[in-house]
Amino acid sequence: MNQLQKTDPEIYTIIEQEKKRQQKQINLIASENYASKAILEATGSVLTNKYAEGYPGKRYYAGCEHVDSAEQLAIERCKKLFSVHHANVQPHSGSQANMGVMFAALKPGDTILGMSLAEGGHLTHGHPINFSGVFYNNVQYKVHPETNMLDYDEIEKIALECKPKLIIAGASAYSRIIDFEKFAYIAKKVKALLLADIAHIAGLIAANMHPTPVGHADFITSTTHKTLRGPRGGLIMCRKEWAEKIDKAIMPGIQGGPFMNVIAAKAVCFKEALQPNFKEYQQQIIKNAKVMAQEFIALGYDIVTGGTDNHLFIVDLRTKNINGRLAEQILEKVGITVSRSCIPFDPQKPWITSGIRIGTPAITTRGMQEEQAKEIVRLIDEALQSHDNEKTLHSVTLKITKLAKKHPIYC
Ligand code: DSN
Repeated sequence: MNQLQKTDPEIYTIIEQEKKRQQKQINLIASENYASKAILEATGSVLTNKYAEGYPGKRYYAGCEHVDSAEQLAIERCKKLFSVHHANVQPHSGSQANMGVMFAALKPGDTILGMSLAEGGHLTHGHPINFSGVFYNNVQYKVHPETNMLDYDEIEKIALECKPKLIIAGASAYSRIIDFEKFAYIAKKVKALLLADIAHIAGLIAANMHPTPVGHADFITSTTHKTLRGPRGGLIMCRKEWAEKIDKAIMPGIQGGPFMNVIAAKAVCFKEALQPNFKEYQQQIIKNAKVMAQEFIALGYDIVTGGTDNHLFIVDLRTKNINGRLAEQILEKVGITVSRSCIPFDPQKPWITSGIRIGTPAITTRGMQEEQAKEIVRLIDEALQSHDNEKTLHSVTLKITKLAKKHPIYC
């Protein structure tokens, strides 16, 4: 019996149940992944005991020599991975990374221009009920109504009209290449600062599988737990001239003590991402996503933008007379987790939605390739088409369980 089991059998059981769920289900949630055992060990280490407000060599607490080394390693590896001048690895999350940039660069009431959540953006890019939309004057860009792709001419037009202080490039449900160079051109033209939020595509960028915003954006924010496959957390990278302001914005601006256990785990994550096989992993993520999108199209589904260049895509379910929420529920029943997703200009409410977002980072971590990716699409189709037929759903569940068993998470 381990200590947790003795101290708190309820939580122990919940964790064991969650382990089983993760092993048993096929995870297609585009923002999730499985961190390595090494990352889990660092996250669960004694570094959680340490207060270390401040930065390496300049702490407000004694006893920081070892956590200083951990944070310094995380910073150096992050800088090497993305070829940036400055990295702050303390943000607890992607939202706090974005808040840190805004706190450093803006005054309340300044105008920000970001992609609307409903069209694939993010809550922290200026949504009216998020801090970014409450403290700042938010203007939103969408996608082209016919192609559903970013429309840089339209973004430029909006920017010229609203004269934002900050433009945010980045998305959580957009399957195409983001042209950071074009964003930088627009930002320069209207004298705005540019923030590239690469939370979803950080792993692809680190492996040179998506153009980098480095050299184009003033600030780059990310999470570390999506395609980057690290611990749950955030980070900010920036140009030299912003380094001090960014560090001050995170601490004492919006955060106190950093999570040193998570920072050590971020260092492990960056080390893993610097290995040659990380590029192969990212390449396979994209191959799996492309083949899945093609298979959906072959089965008569509409894919927003007609395909994908990255790790995810959105299935528009309207031609199949099923909404996103129902599809999410049916798929969960057969052992597949997806997130329901708005399609651009969605006629349904965000709670219901007309689509599902499919992502391949997690199945690729399990070693699944094109063959398994295609099989999963066929099983999704079977489940959605016959969702009233318990026998079919049962047979799909068995096939999913078998597939998951063949590709264990931690072997
Ligand atoms: N919740 C994340 C996602 O699923 O994309 C974004 O923060």
